[in-house]
Amino acid sequence: MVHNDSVTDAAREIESGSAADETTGPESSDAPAVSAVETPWWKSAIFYQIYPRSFADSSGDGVGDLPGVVEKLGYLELLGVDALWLSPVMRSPMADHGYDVSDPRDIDPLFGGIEAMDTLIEEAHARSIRVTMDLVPNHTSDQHRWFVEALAAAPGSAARDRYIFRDGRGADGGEPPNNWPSIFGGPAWTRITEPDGSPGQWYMHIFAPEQPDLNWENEEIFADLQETLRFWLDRGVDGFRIDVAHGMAKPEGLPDMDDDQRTGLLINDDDDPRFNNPGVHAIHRRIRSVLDEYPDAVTVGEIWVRDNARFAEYVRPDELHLGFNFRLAETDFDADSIRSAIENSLAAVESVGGNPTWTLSNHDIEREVTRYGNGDQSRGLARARAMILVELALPGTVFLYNGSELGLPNVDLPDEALQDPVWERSGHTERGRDGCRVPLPWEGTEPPFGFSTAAETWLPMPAQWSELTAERQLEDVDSTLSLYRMAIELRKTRPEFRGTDIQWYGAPAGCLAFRRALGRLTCAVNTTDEPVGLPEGEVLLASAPLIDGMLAADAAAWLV
Ligand code: TEU
Repeated sequence: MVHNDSVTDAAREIESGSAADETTGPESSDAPAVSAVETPWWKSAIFYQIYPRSFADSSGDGVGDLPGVVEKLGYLELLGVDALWLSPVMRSPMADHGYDVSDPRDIDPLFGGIEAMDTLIEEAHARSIRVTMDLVPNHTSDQHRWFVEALAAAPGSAARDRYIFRDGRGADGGEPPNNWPSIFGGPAWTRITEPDGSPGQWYMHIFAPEQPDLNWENEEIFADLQETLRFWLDRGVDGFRIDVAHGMAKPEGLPDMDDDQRTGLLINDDDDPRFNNPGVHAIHRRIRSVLDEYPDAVTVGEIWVRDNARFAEYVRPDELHLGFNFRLAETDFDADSIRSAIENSLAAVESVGGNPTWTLSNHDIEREVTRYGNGDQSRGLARARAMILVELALPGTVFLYNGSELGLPNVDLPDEALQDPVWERSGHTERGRDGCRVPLPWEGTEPPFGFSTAAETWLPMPAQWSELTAERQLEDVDSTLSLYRMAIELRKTRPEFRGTDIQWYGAPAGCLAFRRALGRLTCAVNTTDEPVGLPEGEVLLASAPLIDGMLAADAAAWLV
């Protein structure tokens, strides 16, 4: 399907590079007949990910908490986000900062306990902000009651069967049951000492040893997850981000990994036997059947699967509502790469009628300012500002990571400050993800910038962040925070953002332009080093001042 009518007129400059070409998605899906009432809220929502340790600390212990989030709801309302995704706040010994859950139906006292969660849900809802939580179904904490029971029980017992215990290989069982590495470094197996003191079985942990993998073939596991889902949904939670949603199911017989399937730490490819096994889809269907009892609730899965056909399986109508597509977050600031990431992300859900999702960063990924900067922070910031206009111009669900609206860069932390388990597990070869998890600067001129009343915060905050506080940026119309606020407001209120299809404009090398087919918003991006001419139209918003009416290098603009 090609609708390039009037595109030539509208895009004199940007059009000059190559012919305008195809559109994506079926034309009929843009029919304005679908009323807002029938469209689920999450289809075009802007989610804001809060990393609770790093957002706002109200208790003064140097670690963020839920009452801190409540205090900042006014800020989030001003920013204009529709929903929050809270990284895990359930009870946890914090070996992986909450991704090791010891009680999924309670809130950790560090974050303020369950009353704080109830207050947050109530206060957020009063401001029309929805609240979603992170669920961690692939593994538990090693302090979970079940794992403590499993260690005390005998091999082959019902308690051991909730996890993945196996005898070791080799004459004395001293070798791990297979050759899988942990995502965080070292083997994916740890040997236990049996209750009688003898060297015992091994248990699987795809992540840290403090995160034993659950055996999803055991019926008790889903029964318990179902209870957890209802527990939070009944308390008013609006949905869940599902951690490692491409995990859970394990392959029959736990075969060894081929050498060519070995990747670096913190990544996996599609054929990695640790992930993306077909049995996972039955689990998602069961989760969905519970969610369907709560018609407004949503699930979004963390799916590190690159093949579009295999990705699509996760967002079939009876599985997850949404799946994170990480292509945009993995793409350099380069016009062709950005276009192909967008096309691929749209194609990934098209075959099953799924909704596209967009994300530039999260708590596992280097911040975009640093990623795009290649050592030049101000250039990285210019590009990050351009990319937020790209992201917010696209049809679908957007996920923002806390601090991106302040243009925060990654922080080079000193060795002694590092806390990500990856640092220890990799034998100090991988610095891990702490650099994108540094607490947010709110106000004032020196650390901790109103984040906390404690002098020491859980990760140290750089003194240079005095330039980047929310307080400073709120007053400055040219700040990144102001750009975010304006862009979000326009996306939510202007009719030009209607519709689900996009059309590409031809554009000169190094440039990119697309239009929302129905609403006709145009987004133009310049990834070259020189200013370029803009398509005709009124500029609604630009990530950098125009230069003699032209789009600056490393910039994007919206036109109507
Ligand atoms: O991440 C799952 C995961 O596979 C990550 O290792 C991912 O591949 C990598 O970070 C990409 O750079 C989730 C959480 O997002 C992460 O924070 C947790 O540590 C992990 O699960 C274990 O629960």
